[in-house]
Amino acid sequence: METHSRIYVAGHTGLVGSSIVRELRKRGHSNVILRTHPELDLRDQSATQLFFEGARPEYVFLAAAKVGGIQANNTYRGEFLFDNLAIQMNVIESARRVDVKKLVFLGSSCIYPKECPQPIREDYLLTGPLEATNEPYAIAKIAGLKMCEAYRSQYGFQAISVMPTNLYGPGDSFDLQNGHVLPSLIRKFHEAKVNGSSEVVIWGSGRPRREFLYSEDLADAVVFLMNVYDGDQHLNVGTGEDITIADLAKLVGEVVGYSGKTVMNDSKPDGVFRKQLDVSKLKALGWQAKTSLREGIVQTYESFLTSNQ
Ligand code: GFB
Repeated sequence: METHSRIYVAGHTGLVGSSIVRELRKRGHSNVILRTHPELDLRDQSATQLFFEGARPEYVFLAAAKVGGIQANNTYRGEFLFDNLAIQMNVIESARRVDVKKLVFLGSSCIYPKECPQPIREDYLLTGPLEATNEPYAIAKIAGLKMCEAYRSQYGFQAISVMPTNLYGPGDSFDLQNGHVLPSLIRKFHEAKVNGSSEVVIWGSGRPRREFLYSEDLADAVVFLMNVYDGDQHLNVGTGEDITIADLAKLVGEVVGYSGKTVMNDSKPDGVFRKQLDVSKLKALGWQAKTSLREGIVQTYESFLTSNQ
């Protein structure tokens, strides 16, 4: 990408898209094209095609998606499947039609089988059944990845796919019901501290392990890959390290400054037991995450405090 290239970031108001826009601006890109959801509904095929014909982007970051934590994925199963399939189908096809030079598709580590060897290598895709709580989202993301592969092979369209681990960072959704675990814990511990509650309730058994990548690190990786990578194979993006939910809760409690106790609510699902990514392919290309989990949580808590005022 040149600094004057026309670059469309789909989903720029979300956690991932907003980080990508900041990263592009930091690197001097001055021609970033953005549309909010009310301005352009990417589930609408003709509206999406019209937008691409008018804006003629040269590069596309496809970060628009319907996302949420374990409960949202499990509750809004139809929407997670439909919205994500429609967004991907419309954006990738419109991009191809107007000869976009390159597109990066953002997926998720939940595409991999529920029980696969750890750490998870890219070639474990489609080798076993998926985790039930987020199967519709995973199926949509697998379809997006396969669409990129098929368009590369049939049309020579330069589309690459990156599969990030669990993400968190400034501007995340701190919703207690529909959010991901890390931002939800930030809100729970903060509210318990402020209200003087004696305990915080954590969902599940606390034993599952998750790998967390700071969203600003992800944006750095994604822009890096747009510039250097053009392979058929999708790439994992993560830190290569994971932590139990119980230890994560301890860390978030420390950062927030909460001194009460935590209790587990076993009636809530655990989800997949472990999904640590093998990031050796990404490392071999020369990229590594920079932000420690503690530092990332400190920054995210600050953003929560600012947005909560
Ligand atoms: O981030 P999360 O909701 O989704 O994390 P997944 C769920 C894990 O954290 C489960 C535990 O083991 C939960 O039982 N947990 C504990 C909590 N307390 C809480 C809480 O207060 N809120 C939440 N949300 N969880 C997501 C997929 O799966 O992974 C997405 O649903 C996406 O589609 C993402 O793929 C990467 O890690 O299970």
